[in-house]
Amino acid sequence: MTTFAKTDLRQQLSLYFVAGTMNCESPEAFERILLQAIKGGITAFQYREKGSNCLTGEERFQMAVRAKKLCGDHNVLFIVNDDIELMKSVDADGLHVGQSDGNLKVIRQETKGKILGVSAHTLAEAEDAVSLGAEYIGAGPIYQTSSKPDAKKPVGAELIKEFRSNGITVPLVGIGGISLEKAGAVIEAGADGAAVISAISCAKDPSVSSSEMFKIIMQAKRGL
Ligand code: TZP
Ligand code: MG
Repeated sequence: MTTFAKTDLRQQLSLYFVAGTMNCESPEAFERILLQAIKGGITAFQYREKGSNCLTGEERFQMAVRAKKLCGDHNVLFIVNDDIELMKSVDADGLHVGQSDGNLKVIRQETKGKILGVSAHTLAEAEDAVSLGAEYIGAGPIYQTSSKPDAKKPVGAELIKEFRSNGITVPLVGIGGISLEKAGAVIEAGADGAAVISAISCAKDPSVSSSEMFKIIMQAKRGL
């Protein structure tokens, strides 16, 4: 496994692409887009294969193996969404879970030695996640999203400010409706990075979109 120093996590989460094959026209398009995103400069990738038309079983495993290889070859952090067994079987760098994905204490036990990220929609959720060992928080949805049918109400970049002013110091990414235009505001609010699906998966040129977003994020980080 690629080992990522924990001190690098803030940097490594700067531009976090989240996707599964169902976010793209086909499994082939997914692999092509992931490679373009990597070439454009994403720093982390979350394999989030879920919902209707998603791959299952052996196909899902094989896709995860290939996605991990693409990421590993380019020093991109490789995180698996929800599925501990898949994380273990492909030896991913970590796992990302939401609030309803099981008992966080148990999940933390089962992800020892791996990076654990948790989604939080409120300060209380973020505090609980950190106290149970989450190494980074995905805060959101920040803006309106059409990529997650069951997404909660958008909370705005204010949520990130609220987390930061209330002692949430762990690495943090904003997620939900983050476009090129909005990425800077998310960093200025106190996030270490932006997590996006459609800004890259639906882009005319995912490579250009990734490299532009990376530049905006790094600029905003330098300005802080
Ligand atoms: N969790 C909160 S919002 C969201 C997830 C997975 C979807 C983000 O997708 P997009 O297209 O960047 O709004
Ligand atoms: Mg989940």
